[in-house]
Amino acid sequence: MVVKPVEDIEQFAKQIRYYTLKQFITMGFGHYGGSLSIVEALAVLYGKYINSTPENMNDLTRDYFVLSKGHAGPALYATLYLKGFFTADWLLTLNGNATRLPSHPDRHLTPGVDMTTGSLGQGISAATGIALGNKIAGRSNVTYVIVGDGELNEGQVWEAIQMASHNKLDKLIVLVDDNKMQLDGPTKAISHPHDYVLKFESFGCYSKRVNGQSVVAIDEAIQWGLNNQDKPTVIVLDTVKGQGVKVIEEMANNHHLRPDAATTEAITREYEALGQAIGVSK
Ligand SMILES: Cc1ncc(C[n+]2csc(CCOP(=O)(O)OP(=O)(O)O)c2C)c(N)n1
Ligand SMILES: [Mg+2]
Repeated sequence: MVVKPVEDIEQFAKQIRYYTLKQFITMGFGHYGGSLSIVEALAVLYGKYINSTPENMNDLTRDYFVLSKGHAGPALYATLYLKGFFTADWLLTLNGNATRLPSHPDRHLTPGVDMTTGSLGQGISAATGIALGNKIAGRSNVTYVIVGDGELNEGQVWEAIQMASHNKLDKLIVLVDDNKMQLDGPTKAISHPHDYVLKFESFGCYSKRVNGQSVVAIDEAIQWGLNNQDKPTVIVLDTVKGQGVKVIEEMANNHHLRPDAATTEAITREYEALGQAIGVSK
């Protein structure tokens, strides 16, 4: 773990948001909403906790990360670029022919990606398997996974959680991106989830709900999770779909956007302001 001042993590979040937008603006469309809502979580995870680097990917004792909600791949790519896994020009190829950055992560294509995801529910199962394998091998590295609130509709998620709890996987930390929306509407309206924390606790996990827009709150929750013993930890992040980009936050449905010229201009204004805040021009 690298101890970093909170201002550094907040700045890292701005950089991740900027390079996430850069990919979408270049491509002209994409999963804006669910990519933006995990930016603060990625900033804390990769800014402070996950110790994987381009040099140690073959080291079995390093930490692992699975983006179970794989449609948010561009936010992960922005993060991996900033961690030095590949060069900036790759970001301009998102989802294009022969790209190394497909819209959903592929571990055979992109350095730094630990698991191929996109089929909702499968990533958390794979993460549970990784954590179990590490436990059996006597390693103490941590497996982190991000799942979406809509993704929790998949029964497979609950099989994975039950298996993780049965095996006392205390080195598994699950973050739920509770942005309250899924592809075709509010999660509550589609299949009411009731209380996530109570559900995860009843499945034998430690669980708490925190402000997913605050890097301080996310940091404290992860720290708490790392100190927990004998049970997996599930942190429910209270987020906003489209987080950090006002014009997108305010849309009724921002799951997948192909913005028209006026909206692209509005998004670009916020993108350029972020660029100024991180000292990058274009
Ligand atoms: C098994 C499966 N079913 C359907 C889809 C299509 N799909 C992609 S994203 C999405 C909505 C997911 O909602 P949520 O997990 O809340 O994602 P977020 O709000 O973070 O974008 C759906 C249904 C998929 N990728 N996998
Ligand atoms: Mg959602």
